Amino acid sequence: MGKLHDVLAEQIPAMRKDIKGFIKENGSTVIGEVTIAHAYGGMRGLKAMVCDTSEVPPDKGLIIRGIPLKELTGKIPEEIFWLLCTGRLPSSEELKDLQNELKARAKRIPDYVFKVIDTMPSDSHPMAMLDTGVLVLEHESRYRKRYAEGMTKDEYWEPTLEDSLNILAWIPVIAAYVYRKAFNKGDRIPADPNLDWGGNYAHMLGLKDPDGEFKDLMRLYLTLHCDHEGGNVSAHTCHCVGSALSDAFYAVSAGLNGLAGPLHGLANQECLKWILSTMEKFGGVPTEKQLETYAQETLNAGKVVPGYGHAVLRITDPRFDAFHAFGKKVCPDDPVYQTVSRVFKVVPDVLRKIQKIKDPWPNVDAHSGALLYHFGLKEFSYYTVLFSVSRTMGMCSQLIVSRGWGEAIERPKSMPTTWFKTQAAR
Ligand code: NMX
Ligand code: MLT
Repeated sequence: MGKLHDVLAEQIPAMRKDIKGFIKENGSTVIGEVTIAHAYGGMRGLKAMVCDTSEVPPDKGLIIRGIPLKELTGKIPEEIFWLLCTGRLPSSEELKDLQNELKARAKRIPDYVFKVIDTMPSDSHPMAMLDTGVLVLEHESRYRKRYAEGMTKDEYWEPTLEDSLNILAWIPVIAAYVYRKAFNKGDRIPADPNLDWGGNYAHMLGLKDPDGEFKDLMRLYLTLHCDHEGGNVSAHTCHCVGSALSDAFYAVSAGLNGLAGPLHGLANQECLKWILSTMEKFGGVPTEKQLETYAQETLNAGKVVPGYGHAVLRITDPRFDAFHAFGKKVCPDDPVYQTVSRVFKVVPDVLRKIQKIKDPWPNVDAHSGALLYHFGLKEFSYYTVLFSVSRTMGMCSQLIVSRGWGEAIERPKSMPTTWFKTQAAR
């Protein structure tokens, strides 16, 4: 399992001791209060989960292991995965070792996964194909086999790392296969041994990329979507399933099913649809006035403006800013890029007028699609698959860490509405 295993093997026993001691000494410290709004409102803002891989302060956005995202946009995804797992960036030797590990594993992807995807209806959603691919590979889980053999609790993180490395090595291969199959792009393209993880995913998708800019976009894309603390739907689902000691294949596949929802990862497909529909309606890049009217019509129809708002953030998402800067460099004259930029000027003011909306600013999904579209990746229903490949890094690193310190099975207490009403009447 290479150098990443060795670093974690050194870190994890100390982390476990530290956290167990901390809980023992401070377990009864009160850290907040729970209201009826929390119980009925998706537990928004309730600080009741632990996630050490990243945090999302509402006024700053994503911080990975103490490093703000804007300082990491020049890194490649493998460096980010190492950072998520260990708390520091890898040396060049450690990075090479992780890359070799992933490349060697990618070659060993079992053939049956392609056959299973082949049997699905050709108009299945690409997310359903991807999730099925990850789930069916559960057959390879090392964790499940070691659990059956009776491994000790302190060992749980090791086969979780092993399963995670396989999932990370295999998921771009499955994702590229899904793209080529679902959209009739021809045969599977073999990996290029000289490319990194993100570059190889771009290569296996098979889009024209004469200047390598699409590969750069994919490296950025995979870095930006890697993790977003523990409470978002996909991370939380993965964490909850993993806490039952289901292996990483079960847990990641479950998390990806959550990412497939339109209020979560699927918003990127909805968002580009919305942008293109404005352009179609107004015959090109709409004016600010036209966009204002269109946004208002969307709201009047009882729909959300996709790509705007966030459950945690109260600023423009730094991931949006990073994509915007990339677009400014590579395609400032692209009409879709220009429309996204103009929407950014108009929509926050429209949303600000609606009192119930807590965050009128764009999130990551408001931008990603425009850049994919520029490079010829025009099949919107595929966009959440790209998000998924990246988010697998966050879900896997969170699983490794929580298995490392021995987190308990998740089991909050639910109560019927009659009980809440009794509390309110006291
Ligand atoms: N357009 C219209 N209405 C909105 C929007 C929006 N962009 N954002 C929030 N609202 C509504 C929201 O539906 C809710 O209405 P109601 O009480 O009638 O159910 C009300 O405003 C209060 O919502 P908030 O407390 O501001 O946001 P919440 O935490 O509930 O939801 C999102 C967060 C992200 C689900 C919400 O802002 C949204 O639906 N945005 C559009 C979809 C989107 O872009 N999702 C992507 C999220 C990021 N990701 O990468 O996963
Ligand atoms: C994410 O990246 O998971 C989204 O921004 C949603 C969230 O954090 O709630």
